Amino acid sequence: MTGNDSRLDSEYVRSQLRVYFIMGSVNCRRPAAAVLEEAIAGGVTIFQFREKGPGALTGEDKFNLARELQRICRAHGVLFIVNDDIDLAIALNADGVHVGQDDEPARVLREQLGGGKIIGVSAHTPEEVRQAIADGADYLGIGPVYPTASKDDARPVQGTILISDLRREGITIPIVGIGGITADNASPVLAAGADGISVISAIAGAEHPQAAAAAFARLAAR
Ligand code: 3NM
Repeated sequence: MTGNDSRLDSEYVRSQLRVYFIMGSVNCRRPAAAVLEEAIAGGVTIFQFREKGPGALTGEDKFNLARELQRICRAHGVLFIVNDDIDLAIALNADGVHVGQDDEPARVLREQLGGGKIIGVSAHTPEEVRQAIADGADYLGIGPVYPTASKDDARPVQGTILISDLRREGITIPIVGIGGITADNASPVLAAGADGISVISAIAGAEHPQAAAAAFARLAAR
C-alpha cells in the first residue's frame, strides 16, 4: 500500500467478512465485553461497534467502551469497525468505519481516515449499490434481508433478491447480508452470493453468544 488513499485488497476484505458481529451496549443482556469475548470464541471474524438507539452511551462512556472492545478484538486478531462515528474511528485508529446513506460518501471518508482502512456502506437499492461502488466502498451491507427489531428506521424487507441480482450482473464487491438473520435462515443469504452474514441480535441477544456465533461460523465455512 502506498499513499493515503490506498485501498485494502478486496479478497482480503472478503475473507474477513464471514461472521460479522455488530453490537453496542443496548443490544446485550450482559456486559458487552463478556458478550464480545464469547462471540469471538465462537468464531466471529469482524466486529462493528454500533452504539445507537435509546439508552446508548455517549461521550466518554462511549469512548471507553469502544476502546475496551477494540482491545478485545486486537487480542484475538479480529477487525474492529466503528459504525458512523468517524471521529471515534480516527481517535481509536480503528480498522475501518461502516456508514449509511445519510453519511459522508466513502471517497470523503477515505481521505479523512487515511490509507489501509476498511469502509463499509449500507445499501438497499441498485442505485445505492452503484453509487457506493463508484465512491470506493470496500464492502456493502445489503438489507434488511428479513424483518429486524434492531433498527428503528430499517427499510422494507427485501429478502435475498438484491444480493442475487447484483451477483447475476457480475458485481463482485464483497457483500454481507443484514437484517433478522439467524443460523436457521442464513443459508439462503450465502447461497444468493453474500460473502458473509451480519448479525446483531442473534448473537448479542443469545443466551450463549459463543454457541450462536459458532453456528454462523459453521454455515459460513461451507
Ligand atoms: N442495518 P439484527 S438491518 C444495523 O438493512 C442494521 O441496513 C440494516 O440487526 C440494514 O441482526 C440492521 O438484530 C439491524 O436483525 C440488524
